[in-house]
Amino acid sequence: MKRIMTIQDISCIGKCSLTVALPIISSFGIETAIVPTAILSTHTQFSGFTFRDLTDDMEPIREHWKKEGFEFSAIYTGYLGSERQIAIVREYIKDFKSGDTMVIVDPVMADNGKLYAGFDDSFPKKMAGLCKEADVILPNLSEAALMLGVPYPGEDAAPEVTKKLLKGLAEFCGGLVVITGVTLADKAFGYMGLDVAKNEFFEYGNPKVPFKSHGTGDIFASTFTGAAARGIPTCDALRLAADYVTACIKNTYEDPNRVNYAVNFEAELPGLHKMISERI
Ligand code: PXL
Repeated sequence: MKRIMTIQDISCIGKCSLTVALPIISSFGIETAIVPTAILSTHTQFSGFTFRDLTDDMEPIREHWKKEGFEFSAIYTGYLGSERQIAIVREYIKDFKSGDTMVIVDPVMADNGKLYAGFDDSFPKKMAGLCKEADVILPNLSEAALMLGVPYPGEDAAPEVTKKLLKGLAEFCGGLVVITGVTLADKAFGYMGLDVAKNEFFEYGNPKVPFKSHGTGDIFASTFTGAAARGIPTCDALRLAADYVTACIKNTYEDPNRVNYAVNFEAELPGLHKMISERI
């Protein structure tokens, strides 16, 4: 069985980061090794959340894994709580990236043009530095703009504007640069990307569901990681991730009993299993 590593927080309530990465990546039949960066009572969209910093555990975990000789098909990073954690993650990549390990960085730090609570203005530059280690980066429009130090173009940014951001991000990552949560032609909603080596743009979307919630970027990145690590070609892995996120958002939009802090990703896991079995 393949093994991947994911480094991000545990939000005890919030359906984001590790609590979605584990079930989703496991669905691909892949062992998911976790490095928890912090434990929060909820994600940071609630007020009054608790935050237990686990930075001091990250180094010993790395040392132990190194001694045991564990190997990983992919290293996927999400929400990181501090600049020091970013530096430690770079050490993980140095120790565990081999020739065929895919490094996926989702530079989780912002939405709607604003940094999440707890990050200061120097954080995006550090995250951009981590993107230099990645084969694939998956920012949203807010994160892309912040890392480039340009104004947030808004969720309805024109394709030319998004392409300019992608070109800018190619300075950080020479692999696949993908901006998620992008409005496409004909009111479709999805992602736009740039294959930096081939200098080719690509895009994919689904009809927009008029509903926005939290954690969808984490669901996208987890699904992509699981699919790519199972050997599904990256283009198809990205499409699968977009289709699953759309199904999760649609399910939630149609659910009169939905919660307001996340999407019903659990209800769509059988659909994800079906999509996976059609491809593997
Ligand atoms: O879904 C991204 C995310 C991950 N982790 C924490 C968050 C958020 C978004 O708000 O607060 C702790």
